[in-house]
Amino acid sequence: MATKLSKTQMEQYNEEGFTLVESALPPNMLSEMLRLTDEVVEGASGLADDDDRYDLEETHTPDKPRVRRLKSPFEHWPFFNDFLRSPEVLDIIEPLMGPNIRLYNNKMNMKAPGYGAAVEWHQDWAFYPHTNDVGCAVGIYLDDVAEDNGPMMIIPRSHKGPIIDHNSKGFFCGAIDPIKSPLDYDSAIPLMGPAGTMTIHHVRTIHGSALNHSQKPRRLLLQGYFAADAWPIRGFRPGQTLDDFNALVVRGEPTLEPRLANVPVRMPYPEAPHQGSIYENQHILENRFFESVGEHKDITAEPA
Ligand SMILES: O=C(O)CCC(=O)C(=O)O
Repeated sequence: MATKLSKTQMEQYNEEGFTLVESALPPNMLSEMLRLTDEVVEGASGLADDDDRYDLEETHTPDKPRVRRLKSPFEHWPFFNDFLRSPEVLDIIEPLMGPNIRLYNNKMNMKAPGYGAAVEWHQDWAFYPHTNDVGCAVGIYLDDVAEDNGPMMIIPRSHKGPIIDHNSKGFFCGAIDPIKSPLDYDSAIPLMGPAGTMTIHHVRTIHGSALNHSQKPRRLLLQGYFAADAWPIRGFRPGQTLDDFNALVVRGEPTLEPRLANVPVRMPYPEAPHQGSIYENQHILENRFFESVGEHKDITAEPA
């Protein structure tokens, strides 16, 4: 039987903008995810450059593969497609998203021991505003996550606030400048738990994560969902048809009638000259909040 959110978890999501579900996956699903992920990461050996599946660390070499992110794993490996459509996920988020749910995106962020990169503070909504904000990101930790291996951190109640400027040097960079936008970063809550823990955060919640200071990995599968009546204000992705868009409805029915809500929107423009993954876009941020690999005395770009 798939897990359901308790009243307390629902209230936490609605009031604080996040919640956590421990042991959200049956053990066999988690072990298959781990097995497949290891196999997929092995598949990056021999690669000289990023492709449509792998976002590689700057220190990656073909014989020492270092994967920073799996891009849209559901499009390449059927297990991930089945997983994001499974009752183990959808029964949990249906009370938050409603009966009609569309997938927006899917990725796996790898924070490798010793060099796993930080993700600067941001709101997912700043990347992809929709006609209403009934949207969330579901995360699954593949590893035990504690203070020292880069837990995702969220600023509670920020989903009820404004959309913060995510531009730097005149371009959208997908990150909040902590000097120009002095928010209450000290109030951030680290989302921690054993492997198999599910995190859920609202699409407007401000979140980020520090370097992996430990010798343990921190892999996080993320899948973004919206109510099916939330339509992306930027329109379809390049080459995406209505059929492709509707095929992303993972529960319930698609609709041609977007629901327009009174929500704050800031368009993610102008695009950075080298638009890429969040890691690449955040590079042009003028003032970083989190340390980067080269700055931390205990962390080297070349782990043992
Ligand atoms: O990996 C993390 O800690 C956060 C990632 C994230 O927010 C993103 O990729 O949009």
